[in-house]
Amino acid sequence: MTAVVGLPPRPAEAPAAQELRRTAVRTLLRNWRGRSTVPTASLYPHQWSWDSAFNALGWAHVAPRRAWIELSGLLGAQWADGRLPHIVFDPAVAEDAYFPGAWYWRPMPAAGPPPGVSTSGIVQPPVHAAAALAVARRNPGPESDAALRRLYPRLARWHDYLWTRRVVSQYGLVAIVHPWESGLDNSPAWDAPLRAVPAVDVAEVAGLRRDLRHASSAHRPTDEDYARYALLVREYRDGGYLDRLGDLRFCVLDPLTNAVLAWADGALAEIAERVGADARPHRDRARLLTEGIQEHLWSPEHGCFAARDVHTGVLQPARTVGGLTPLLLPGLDAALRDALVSTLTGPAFRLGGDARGVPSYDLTAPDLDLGRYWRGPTWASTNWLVWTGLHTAGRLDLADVVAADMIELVAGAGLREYFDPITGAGLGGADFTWTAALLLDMLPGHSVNLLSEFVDKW
Ligand code: 2M8
Repeated sequence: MTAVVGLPPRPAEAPAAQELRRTAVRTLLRNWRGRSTVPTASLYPHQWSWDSAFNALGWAHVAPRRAWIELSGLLGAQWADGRLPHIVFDPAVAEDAYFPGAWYWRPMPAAGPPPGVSTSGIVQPPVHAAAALAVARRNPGPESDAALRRLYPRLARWHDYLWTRRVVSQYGLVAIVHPWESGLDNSPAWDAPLRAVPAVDVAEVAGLRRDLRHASSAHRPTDEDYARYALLVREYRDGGYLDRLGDLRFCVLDPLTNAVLAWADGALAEIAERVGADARPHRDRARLLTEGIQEHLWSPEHGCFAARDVHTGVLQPARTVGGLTPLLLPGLDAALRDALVSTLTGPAFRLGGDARGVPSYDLTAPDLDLGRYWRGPTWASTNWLVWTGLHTAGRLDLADVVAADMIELVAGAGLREYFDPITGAGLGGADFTWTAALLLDMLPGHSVNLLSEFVDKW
């Protein structure tokens, strides 16, 4: 073997960063359930779709095999129609531990999940192909090659589902049919489209809620909105989960979902090349979506992208972090990219100013609520997407600010589900998996494998 000479020794990591890394690894280990990682034990005791993609990015740093198990398990719950469900229920967890539990989503159609697998019937942002590619890039070798070969057909069918069942041809963009599909569930971007959904059975649904046992009602959605969420589930379910978009009460073009799909189509093209499949259709789709997003979701007045209600045609007047995520797109028009960066560093999001991380909602909005779920707080998931987008946009200076802010928030408040961007207070669930996983990805410097310290827990 040839000795490698001349490389300087790696600088020792600061003890504070080492400690954060250890805490993050401990949280991943604690929340691992054998085939997937729960977002947080009490509030979300099952497997969530886009969480799993983010969790895999964390596992990629410490135990890549678990990253592949996590993604394979999720894709193993894929429906016959290609959709990737937003929750895969753990049969070992009590039916009433989470609302809406598996029972609420039944009956499942024939084109539903594989036999014996219990899932929800809606989807979440398609981060998965991009996550799979990132795991493989971080861990090159035969195990990753084999995993990509195994997962590619399922990832391609997942994208096909969105491109066929959810596409609104007039815009060439894909629609979400429930606020939960956006991942930014309670965002002010959904207020107007959600107002068209009647709040029925409010007391009954309030009685079924389990989230308020684990998080403060001041930090969670209202009972009225929960009643609307539940009605949307029942109607979609009772219609056999057929995507008759014109008949569904909630049908919205979300900038985050479309930007993530375009970005993930780019990743799928690279995966296709690696496994010897045709990359062209994925590249074409990424380009078409980028064009559609620019043409139909740009709001010059807000300096960012915005959601469009398919039923009314109205572009929603809310400036949210979702509207910044098209920074992920390599083909984004330079003028729009510059405008997004100005919005990000301007009064609405104040990156590099007095806000920590990128808040989920416009800090100048009259209905800003710094403590409430997706209506103001800073989240690791969306910060990671903006951080990645800033790398694509060549703004490493600002990407570093996002990472430093997330590290500071976690150092001050722990691995919480979300954070008050001004006070830094930790909110929602504790020991949150994607916060831990994405922190591991954003911590600068080296990817130190700390598992030897935790070997007894394996
Ligand atoms: C939150 O959503 C679930 C419903 O899917 C809930 O509130 O019960 C959201 O933050 C979502 O983005 C996330 O995937 C999920 C689990 O972390 O929690």
